Amino acid sequence: MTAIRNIVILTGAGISAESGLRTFRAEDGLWEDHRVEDVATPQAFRRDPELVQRFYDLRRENVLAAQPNPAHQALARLDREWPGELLIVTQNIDDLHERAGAQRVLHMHGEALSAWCTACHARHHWTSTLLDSPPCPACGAAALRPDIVWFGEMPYEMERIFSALARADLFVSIGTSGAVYPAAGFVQQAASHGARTLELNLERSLGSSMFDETRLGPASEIVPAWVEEVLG
Ligand code: BJW
Repeated sequence: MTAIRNIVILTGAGISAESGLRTFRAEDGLWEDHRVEDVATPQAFRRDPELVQRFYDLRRENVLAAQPNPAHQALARLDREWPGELLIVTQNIDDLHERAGAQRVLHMHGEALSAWCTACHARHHWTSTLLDSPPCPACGAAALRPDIVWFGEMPYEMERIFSALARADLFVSIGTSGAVYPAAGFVQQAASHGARTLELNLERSLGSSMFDETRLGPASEIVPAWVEEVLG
C-alpha cells in the first residue's frame, strides 16, 4: 500500500451533532421547522428576507453557544501533528473546528459568524443580529446578508478543493449524508486520482457504497480512534 502523505477530510453536520447543533436531514432535522427552500436559496431571501435573517440570527446564536466535541479536538490534533498536506473541508457554517484549534480549515458553504455586503462585497466577522438591517461597516449600505452558500450558488474555493483532492492519498468523509453536491461527489473525485477513501458516520449514508471502507459510530468516538490510528 502507498504511504499516506496528503489527507483531505470532508466534514458535515454529523460532526457537530454532539455539540448540540442539529443536523439537516435527521427526523428532528432543522428543515422540519423551516423548509430548506424557504430559507436556503437566494430566491427565498428576495421573497422573505426577514424570515431568512431570523433563521440565520438563530443559527448564529446556536453556534456561539456550542462547544467543540472530542471529534473536533481529534481533528485539531491531527492538523497540529500531521507532517504532510492536510485540508479539512467543512460544509458546516459553525466555527467549532477552529475553536478546537484546527488551522487548515476551509468553509465551502460559508460561515455563520460572517456577514457579506452585497453592495461593496466586503465580508465582516459578525456575532449579532442582521434582522434590523445594520449598515455595512465598510460602505454604510444596508445590504448585509448571511455569508452562506445557498442552493444554486457556487461553494467557496472549489479550485483549491479540487486541487487538494487530486493530490490526496487519503480522503475521509465524516458525518455527512452525501445528499448535497458538489461535496457528495468528492469521494469519486479523490478515488479517480488514486486516493483511498474512508467514511466515518453514525449510520450508512447515500454515498457509503462509493467508499473503500465505512466505520459506523458517533463521531466523538470513532474520529478520535481513527486519529490515534493514523498518528500511530
Ligand atoms: C452523525 C452523527 C454523529 C448524525 N456522529 N455522524 C441534482 C444533481 C446534482 C446536483 C444538484 C442537483 N439538483 C441541484 C443540485 C445542486 C445542489 C444540490 O446538491 N442539491 C441536492 C439537494 C440534490 N447544490 C448546490 O446548489 C450547491 N451549489 C452548486 O452545485 O453550484 C454549482 C456547482 C457546479 C459544479 C461544481 C461546483 C458547483 C450549493 C449547495 C449549498 C448547500 N447549502 C446548505 C445550507 C447552507 C448552510 C447552512 O445553512 O448551514 O448546506 S444545505 C445543507 O446541506 C447545508 C449542509 O452543509 C449540506 C450538507 O448536509 P450534511 O452536512 O450532509 O447534513 P445532513 O443532515 O444531510 O447529514 C448529517 C449526517 O451526519 C448523516 O449522515 C448522519 O448519519 C450523520 N450523523 N449524528 C457521526 N453523532
